[in-house]
Amino acid sequence: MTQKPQSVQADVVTIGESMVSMQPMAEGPLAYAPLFTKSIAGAESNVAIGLSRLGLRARWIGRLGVDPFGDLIQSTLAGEGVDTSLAERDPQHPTAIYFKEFKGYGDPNVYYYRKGSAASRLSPEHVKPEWFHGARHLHVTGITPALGERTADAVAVAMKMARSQGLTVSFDPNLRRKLWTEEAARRTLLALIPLCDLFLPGLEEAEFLLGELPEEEQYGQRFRDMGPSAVALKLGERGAIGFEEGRAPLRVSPYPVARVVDTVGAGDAFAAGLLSVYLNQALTADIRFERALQAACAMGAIATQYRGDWEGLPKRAELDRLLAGGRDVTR
Ligand code: KDG
Repeated sequence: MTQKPQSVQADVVTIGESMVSMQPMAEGPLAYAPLFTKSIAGAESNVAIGLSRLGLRARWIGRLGVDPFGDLIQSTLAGEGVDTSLAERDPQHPTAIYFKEFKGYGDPNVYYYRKGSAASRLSPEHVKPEWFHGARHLHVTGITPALGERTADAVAVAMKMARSQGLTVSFDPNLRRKLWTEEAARRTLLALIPLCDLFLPGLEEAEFLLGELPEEEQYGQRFRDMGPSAVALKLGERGAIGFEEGRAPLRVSPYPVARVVDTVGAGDAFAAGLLSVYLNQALTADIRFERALQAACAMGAIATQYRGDWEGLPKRAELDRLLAGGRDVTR
């Protein structure tokens, strides 16, 4: 009998679907794109890679097919230092694929081929206590609940189980309108907010969930009233606002962006930057959230300036240098 390797200790566990991503090498209509680069993608594994590059121990849990694309995902994540030893392989259902289309302006279009994928079959029975053993924090997103009939229940069970084992939980709603109806998305995402400690919506997602409120600051209070002790509201090119118990809302300026190339993955980079500082117990509570938001904004800004969902994410030393206002020595 082959024994599964013991999973390593983890600062952060993420659970979600990772796919193979196909990016056309040139801008223009996808239908006529002759050449593609192949990589991997997935909001939660993007966060895991970001954290690993920033020096944290990340564990990714997901379901992949028993196929070459599943192998590619698992080996790419392992190559990035992410623990994948608890990922499951499903012989009956395939690994998903997604295609990007760069139009030359605005956000790229994405086309998913993920219905019936191994990850879409995730169900509450798959969630195991050992996923959280030796870990401090769980990060989940609103993409997984949209994937299959039982995936929302599985995410809720995972959030509760993680908390019962003493982990804190962050939740990024990551609204993907192509995956479900607005009504199902709103109902399901709202129901998951009370199960997290740190909620990470973008402004558009906040408006989608609560309706338009007169002041941006009001979103933070409303979400905090649902349960999370902290909320980070992403404002894109205007930075972010942090809301924490007992403190005034904290506005953080954006990190400068020279040229936006590809916005996909920016929210995941933000989450990785935020968690990398927020989970640092050596920092005192009075500076921790502000520093975390600054790192988050810098990571999000960096992510918009290269093609690919995670490939250009910086390592710890590079991020520290950028945050200190230093330049890279490139030659
Ligand atoms: O946040 C980036 C993700 O959206 C991307 O990597 C692919 O997970 C993905 C999705 O479902 O869109």
